[in-house]
Amino acid sequence: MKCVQSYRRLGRPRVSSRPLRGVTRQANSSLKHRISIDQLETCAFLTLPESAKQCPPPGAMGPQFIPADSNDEQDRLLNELFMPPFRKGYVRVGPNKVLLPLYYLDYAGRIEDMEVRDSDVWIVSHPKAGTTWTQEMAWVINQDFDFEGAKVPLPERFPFLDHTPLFDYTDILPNLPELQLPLFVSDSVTYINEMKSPRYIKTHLPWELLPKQIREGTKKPKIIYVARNAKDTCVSYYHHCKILEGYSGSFDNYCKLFLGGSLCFAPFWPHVLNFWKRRDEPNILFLKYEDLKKDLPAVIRKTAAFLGKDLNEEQVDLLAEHLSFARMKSNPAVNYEAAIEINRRFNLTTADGHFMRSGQVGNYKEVMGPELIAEFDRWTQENLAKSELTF
Ligand code: PPS
Repeated sequence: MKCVQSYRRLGRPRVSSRPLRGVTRQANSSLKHRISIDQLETCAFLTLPESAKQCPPPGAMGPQFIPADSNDEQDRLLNELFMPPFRKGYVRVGPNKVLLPLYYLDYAGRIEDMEVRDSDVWIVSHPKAGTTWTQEMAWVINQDFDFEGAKVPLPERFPFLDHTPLFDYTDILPNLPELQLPLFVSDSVTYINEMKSPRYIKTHLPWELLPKQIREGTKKPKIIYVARNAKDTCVSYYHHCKILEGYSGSFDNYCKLFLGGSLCFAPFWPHVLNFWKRRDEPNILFLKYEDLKKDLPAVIRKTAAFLGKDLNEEQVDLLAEHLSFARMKSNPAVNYEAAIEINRRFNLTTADGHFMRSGQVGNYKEVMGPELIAEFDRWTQENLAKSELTF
């Protein structure tokens, strides 16, 4: 049996050569299907989950578990600052060592093998690049301006494929019977598999972890990738992780994790560049947040052309108004206030803030000092030197 290390916090299984003590039955309920409690208390390592064994990403090294007692600073920061109740550990997956929650391994095989449809519309992005904005734009255009239908919450009509792997509620739910999770939260993969066409699918997974049918080109859904400059993405992701994902550290430490490729879906540049190099493929449209800010009507026209829809100027203006920051901030279907409220109500995260936060280009200047800006700029130049991509 293959044994791998796991990364856990106190009260949860962790790498140790000693028998594990103080590991409660409840704390390990999510592992029941993988390993028995008896094994846990006598075994130094956890077994690799079935899904990971069956389906390591193609061409990839497969998952690497982060040891709990690592001396690596990034691992230590993650362990100390980013282990909320719904996150049981992390893995690095594939040649780019993409950081993902341990729970992702329960879904990796199903995502790899999922049936993609040519009629799907996918929005792919690194977190905080303008995903929600792009989703709403693409949905309204492709649904022929069905503003009535757009009142349905976005996560329901445009679900997030990797939502469930990000939030492992298996230990939490038995103690919170009031917390009722809709299927797009409790099993986002099943929800999407059962959707009627045309399906709208959001994902933050990088190219190499998308379903096989997309990577191999046997299915050609329309894919819109949206990218945003690294500094604003980082600031936005920091606030997001505080209000929605339970990050408990400082902004400085968060930047270390961002630059070090140790936040979910990182590393940042391979994520962006793997789509940038495919930007001329007919089923891929590459957008930038900065361009949506600069000239939203132009991006609306470009997106409509990509989706095969003719728009008149009145429609373009109407949609630009619907997509304005002020309108989206006050639109309950897209502003995620309900999700933040649930987190607060059930004490899953405690920080204050809004998903629709600044909506600006250059907001990083308010929180980053000159040295940090210079470090981000150097890092950006190094990574973009061989591409024609600029921000
Ligand atoms: S997520 O959680 O990854 O899906 O987040 P994502 O939607 O990619 O990014 C959220 C940021 O996009 C901003 N946003 C907008 N900016 C301008 N105009 C509009 N209409 C708009 N809608 C969303 C949102 O405010 C987040 O950026 P920050 O910098 O945090 O404000």
